[in-house]
Amino acid sequence: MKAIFITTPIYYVNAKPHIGHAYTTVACDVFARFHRMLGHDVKFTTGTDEHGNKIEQIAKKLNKKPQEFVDDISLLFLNLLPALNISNDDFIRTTQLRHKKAVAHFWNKLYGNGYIYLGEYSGWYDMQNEAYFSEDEINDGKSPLGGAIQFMTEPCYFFKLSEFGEKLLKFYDKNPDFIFPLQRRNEVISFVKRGLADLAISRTSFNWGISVPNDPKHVIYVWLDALTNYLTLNGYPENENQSEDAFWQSSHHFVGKEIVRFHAIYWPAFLMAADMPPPKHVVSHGWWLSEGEKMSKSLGNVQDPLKYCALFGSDALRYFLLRELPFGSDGNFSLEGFVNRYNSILSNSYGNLCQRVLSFICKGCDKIIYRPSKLDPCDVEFIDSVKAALASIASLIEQFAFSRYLEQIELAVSAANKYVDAQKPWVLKDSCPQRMQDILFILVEQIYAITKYFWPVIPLAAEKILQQINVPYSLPLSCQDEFPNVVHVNQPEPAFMRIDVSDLGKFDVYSKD
Ligand code: ME8
Repeated sequence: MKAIFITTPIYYVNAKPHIGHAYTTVACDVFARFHRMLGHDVKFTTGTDEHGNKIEQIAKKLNKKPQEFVDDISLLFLNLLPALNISNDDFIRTTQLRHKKAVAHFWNKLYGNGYIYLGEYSGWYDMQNEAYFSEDEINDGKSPLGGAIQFMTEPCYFFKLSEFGEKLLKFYDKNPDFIFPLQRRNEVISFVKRGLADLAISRTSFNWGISVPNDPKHVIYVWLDALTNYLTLNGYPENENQSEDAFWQSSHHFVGKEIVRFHAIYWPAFLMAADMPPPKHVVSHGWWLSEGEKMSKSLGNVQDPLKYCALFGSDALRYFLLRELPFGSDGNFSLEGFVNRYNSILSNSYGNLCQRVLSFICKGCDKIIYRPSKLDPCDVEFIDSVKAALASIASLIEQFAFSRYLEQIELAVSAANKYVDAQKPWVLKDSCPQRMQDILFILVEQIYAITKYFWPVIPLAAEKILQQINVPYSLPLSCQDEFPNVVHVNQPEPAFMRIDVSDLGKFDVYSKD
C-alpha cells in the first residue's frame, strides 16, 4: 500500500486561528482524503508551535505563565479541526515531551556530526518572525517578512549552513519537483546561489524554549525546534533511520509562501547534516487577503473560520477556500464572493441537481430504479461527457491544482443539469415510465461518480447524498463500474440551502479579539 505523509505548518500560538490557517489545513485535509479514497496509507498531521520570545512576552503582558497561555491558544487550534471536519491523524504541540526528546536528540546528532559550533551573533533580528537578517535584506527599517527589527548581539551556537550550498543546489537539480510552485523553486535556487551564511540556532535572551543539551543558558532557535516536529510526528528518535521510512519518502510539507525558505533551505540542510534525506515535497500556496487588504487585527478585518462554519457549514468554507484561488496565488477572501460561489455551485447547480433527481425518484418511481437494458445515443453522449470531465482529475490533485479539480467537477455537474433539462423525465411519467426511470438511473449513477470526487472537499454533503442513494460509504470508495444495478433511494433533504444575498449585511464573520 502506498504510504503518504502530509503535514501542515505547526501554527504559532500568538493569536487565534484565522482563515489563512484554515486554508492550509483544509488543503492538506483534501489531499489526505483524496489519497485515502485511493486506498493509500495516509499519515496527516498538524499542530502548534509554542516556544519563542514572542510567546514569552505576550504571556507576560497577560500576566500568565507561558505554559498556561500556550495551552489556551493551542486549544483554539485544536477545536478548529472538528469544526472544519479535518481528518488529521495526529496533533503535535512543541511543548510535548515526545517533541522535546526528539529535538534534543536531533541537536545532539547535528553536534556529534560536527555541524554546530559556539560563537557570537550580531545582527538585525525580526522579533515578530523570530529570524535574523543581514544588512542587505533590510528594507525601510523592516525585515523582508515585514516585521520590525532591532540590532542584537548574543553568544550563540551556529549551524554550518555555509557548507550546504552546493549540496542543496545538487539536491534541487536532482529533484525538480521538490518545491511547488516553480516560481518559489526559482527564488530558493537564486537565494542559495547568492551564498549561505552560517545560521544562529540558539538564543540566550529569553527562556521559553527547549534548552540546548548540556548548555541550559541557551534555548534552541524556534525554527530548529519547530521544523523537527515533522520528525517527532514520524516516530523520531525511536524511528531514527528515516531514509528507510515509507512515510518520510513520500512526505509533503504544505506551507504558506513566506516560510518556504525555512522548509526548502534550512530544513533539508539540517536533515542532510543529521544523515537523513530531505522531505519529498514542499508545497507552497499564496496568501488570503481580507476584503482586499492583508488580514490584520488592527484593521479589524481578520475573518473567523469558526463563524463561517457555524453560519454556512464546513463544506461551504472548504469548497470556497480551494475553488476561489489557484493554489500558488494570492487572493481576496470576501463574504460576497463566498456567498456567490456557494449559491451558484453548491446550492443551485450541484445541490439542486441531487435534490430534484432524488425527490423525483421518490415521487415518480416509488424510490426504486433499475439499470436500463439499453442506452440511447443522448445517454451515451451524457455519460461520456461526465467521464471526460472527470478523466484526468486525479492528476490535478497530484499537481495541487485544487481549483481546476473543482472546475472539472462543476463541468460534470453542468452536463448533468443539461441532460435533465433536455430529457425532462417528469413529462414522461405517464407517457413512457420506462424511459423516465432509465433517465433517472443514468443520472443517479453519474451523480454518484461526481459525488465521489466531490467527497474530499465537501465530505458532509457527499456522505449525505451517498446515504440518500444507499450506496454504502466506505474507503476506498468503489469505482464506478461497481455501481449497483438496483438503487433504493431515501427521501432526500437539500444538502445546501440557498443563502439570501439580501442577508449579507447580517452575517458577522470577523474575529472580535
Ligand atoms: O509560520 N493566507 O506559523 P504561523 C494564507 N510557526 N495562509 C496563511 C495566511 C494567509 N493570510 N496566514 C497564515 C509559522 N497562513 C510557524 C510555522 S512550521 C515548522 C512553523 C498559514 O502561525 C500558512 O500556511 O505564522 C502560513 O505558512 C502559516 O499559516 C503560518 O502560520
